[in-house]
Amino acid sequence: MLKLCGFSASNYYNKVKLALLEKQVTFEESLVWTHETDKQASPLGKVPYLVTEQGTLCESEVMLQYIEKAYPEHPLVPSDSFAAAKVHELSHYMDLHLELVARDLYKEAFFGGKVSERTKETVAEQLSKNVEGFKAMTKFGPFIAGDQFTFADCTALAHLPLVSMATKVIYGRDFLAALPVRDYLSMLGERATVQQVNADRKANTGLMLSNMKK
Ligand SMILES: N[C@@H](CCC(=O)N[C@@H](CS)C(=O)NCC(=O)O)C(=O)O
Repeated sequence: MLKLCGFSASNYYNKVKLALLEKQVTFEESLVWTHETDKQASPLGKVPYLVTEQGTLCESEVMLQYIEKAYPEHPLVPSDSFAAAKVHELSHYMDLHLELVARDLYKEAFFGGKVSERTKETVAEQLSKNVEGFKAMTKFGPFIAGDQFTFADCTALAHLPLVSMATKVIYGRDFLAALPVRDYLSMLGERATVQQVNADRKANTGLMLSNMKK
């Protein structure tokens, strides 16, 4: 059975967990904090990583591709190769050009730390440009890549709320405000799978924050 290692407060963990739930793949979750990771499975000590019968995988985007191939039932990408690549393009773009950029703000936005003014300026500049690109790529029709729920929705559910929250806290303005993200996230919130991910995320975030205070 697949084992997803990491913790439910992690957006990258939730991206993969939601895909597994949507695909109705049987899997178990193993609670692993970043200081407890298996370095052979995840050389940089990041979560999530996935333990399969053949070995381990790190990098959430790779896990999504593996899961889709290994468990073709309940597809989360279109059968057409180009359309499938467009879904991965959008998912990868959110990882690299939205989440990874906004991540530099999390220390101050969520964890009581401080981020330099220089970093704030650089992130604001980069993120504004990247959000413009994102607007041109998204469909919200009603799902992020079109009329079907895809992997890109798993990524969007995991990352977009963080980008909105972090920019609101740091700049007093949600950088995604011009997009219909709120309505989209409440539409996704009607899915039982999303409700499960969100409930687990809230519970685990509480645990993570109390561990950090110790
Ligand atoms: N590119 C990685 C990113 C994973 C990632 O950054 N995970 C965070 C938790 S949300 C982490 O493990 N951070 C700890 C660290 O970077 O040391 C992926 O897609 O899986």
